[in-house]
Amino acid sequence: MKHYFIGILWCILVISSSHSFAQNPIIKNLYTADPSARVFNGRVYLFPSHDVANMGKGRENWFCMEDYHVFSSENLTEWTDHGVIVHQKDVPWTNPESYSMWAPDCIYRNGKYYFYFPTINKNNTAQRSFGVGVAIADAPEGPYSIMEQPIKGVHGIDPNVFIDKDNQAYLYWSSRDIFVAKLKDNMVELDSDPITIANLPTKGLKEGPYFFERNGLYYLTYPHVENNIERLEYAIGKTPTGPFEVKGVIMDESPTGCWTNHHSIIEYNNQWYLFYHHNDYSPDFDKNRSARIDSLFFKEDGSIVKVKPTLR
Ligand code: FUB
Repeated sequence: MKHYFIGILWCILVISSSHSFAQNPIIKNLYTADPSARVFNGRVYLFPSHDVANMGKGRENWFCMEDYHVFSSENLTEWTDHGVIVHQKDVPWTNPESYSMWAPDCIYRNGKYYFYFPTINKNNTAQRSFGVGVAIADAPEGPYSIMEQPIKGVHGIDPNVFIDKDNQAYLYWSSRDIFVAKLKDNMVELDSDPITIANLPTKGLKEGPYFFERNGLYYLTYPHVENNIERLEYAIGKTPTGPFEVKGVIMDESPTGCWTNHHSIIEYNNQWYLFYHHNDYSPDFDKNRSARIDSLFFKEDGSIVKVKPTLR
């Protein structure tokens, strides 16, 4: 009888541990920031940026990022690293030593995967001016072919793409404020003039936009810094370009002092998830970050239940 109860207890422990995210941070072999997650072909693909120790490369005490890896998983616990998909040395319009391969995104359209990434545009004379490039592949793992030029008319960081139900694609990005423009069917050219998203908080930097639709509501979510550390916030509208109304906070500022946060939100196997980052493996230097996941829940009226980060 005693063995029977111990057996049952063991089963409960195994089952409950396989459904938790006590494994945060999720990627152990590299620093991974700005996690952009997408569901492709029944798997979750993760397109993060990749912090490396700066060791004399790039700007001192700053983000140091030279390439992108893609990861995938079926259970959000075991992740396969598919290796480097884009490296700064292969981007013709950036300095091969810019170390500024910041937050990317990837989307599927018409049989192709479009990977969007920001980096410094060496041809733009404004100091540290970022452009957004595109690399295209037939599979999420690549190989990706990098476009010769960045997208014309986009000056900023943190690209994010949303395709609406009518198949119109939109590109969002940040340059202190958040901007949006339509994309042409070819996904590499703008099809409208960029507009600044109105009605967001005017004070403080807003970056890292992530856009999605749920039950007819359009969610614009973004990290916002007012007091030195970023907080994930969101606004809701009825169209991809607004108008939006600020609704609240998805995740509070980190109490342990990682000043950036950057996220994405997906639905996978009937559960919503928030991907974000924290400096778990680098408590003394918050430019070496690691991707994390937590479950995300909505209330009846579509508002988001604030997420409390899962501790390790
Ligand atoms: O990772 C570099 C920059 O830090 C990103 O582009 C921002 O969103 C912030 O996370």
